[in-house]
Amino acid sequence: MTLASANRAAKAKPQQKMNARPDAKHNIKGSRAAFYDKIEKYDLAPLWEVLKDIVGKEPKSRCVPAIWKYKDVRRLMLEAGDIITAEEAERRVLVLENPALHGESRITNSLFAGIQMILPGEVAQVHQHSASAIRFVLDGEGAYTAVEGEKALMSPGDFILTPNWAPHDHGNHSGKAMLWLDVLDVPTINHFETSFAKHFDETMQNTARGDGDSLARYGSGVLPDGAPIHLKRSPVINYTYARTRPILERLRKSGDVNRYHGARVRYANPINGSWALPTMGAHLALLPKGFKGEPYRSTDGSIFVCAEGGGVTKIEDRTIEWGPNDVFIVPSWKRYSHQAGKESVLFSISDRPMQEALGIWREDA
Ligand code: 1HN
Repeated sequence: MTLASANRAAKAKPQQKMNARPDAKHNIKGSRAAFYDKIEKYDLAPLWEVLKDIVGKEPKSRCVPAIWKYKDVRRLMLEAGDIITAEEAERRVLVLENPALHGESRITNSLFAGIQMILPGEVAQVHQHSASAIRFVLDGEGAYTAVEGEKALMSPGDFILTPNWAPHDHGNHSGKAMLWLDVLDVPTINHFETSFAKHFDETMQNTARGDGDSLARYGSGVLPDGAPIHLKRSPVINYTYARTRPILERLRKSGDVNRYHGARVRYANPINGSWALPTMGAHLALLPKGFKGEPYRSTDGSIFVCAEGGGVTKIEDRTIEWGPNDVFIVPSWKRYSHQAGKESVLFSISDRPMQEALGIWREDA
């Protein structure tokens, strides 16, 4: 209940149950309503009318579970390609809007998600902003995203970082449409009212460092001498599927399969083991053929992408059936379990690092 609706409710039934003394002077509800009216003019409000609503006993997400089927998204994205160029759009992205939050450009309360497409020959010009972004590559081969001077070639399953304020542009010298999932912390940056953005005169940034440079430097068990250990973000730009997928296979073979999440790795900052970004945390999980996950919930609403295979996820009383490149979301604190009839790979991302930094993240396992 909002304060305005509490006020309305208090005013709507002034005399009920207060019949011991019908005199308006002693009508407590009536005098409360009058009091609320009076203090509103001083920008004051009674906490006691809303306390239980704003301090919930447990999380009540505004979001609902939802799935975006890739077959529909791809078809509509290609249609978008007919009506607007990447240059005109700046970023040709279809926003994945949580069905309960239409018009708010968000998939969960804290995160933005969208599907972006770059057609052969197109460029999405260089810019930078306070929001951090990740790309999870869905379809196509060999288009690039350039981040902080590194030109990263994209292949399906790659997890690519654009840390906050890193200049970035995208382009496609391949012969095919390239599609990927964008996830940004935009709603959180706007919650704090801290959004800055900048455009550059040139269309593309200079890329002194080639494909795979940061992964080779930082992701191989050694570190360049003097690498700063207190960076808030990973120095790796592209965590390639080619490097990460075989690790899942190793975990599966050795029986390191979590009963909720499957054989799962966390995308980490190789310098200090923390999350790859301070605001968003991601995992890649292999669900072995016949996997029946046990129910799990946590306070971070999560975005999932099926990278391989297919299965179902039960989210309380809803069952979502997913296949390759489908995107689905599980809201905060909703109990869910995954099942996979065939070997499957799920990418997931949430705002867990922010919740952990604030000491408010919880799980129920
Ligand atoms: C953005 O800069 C990109 O750089 C994608 O590719 C999606 C959504 C909201 C705000 C900025 C990109 C975005 C975005």
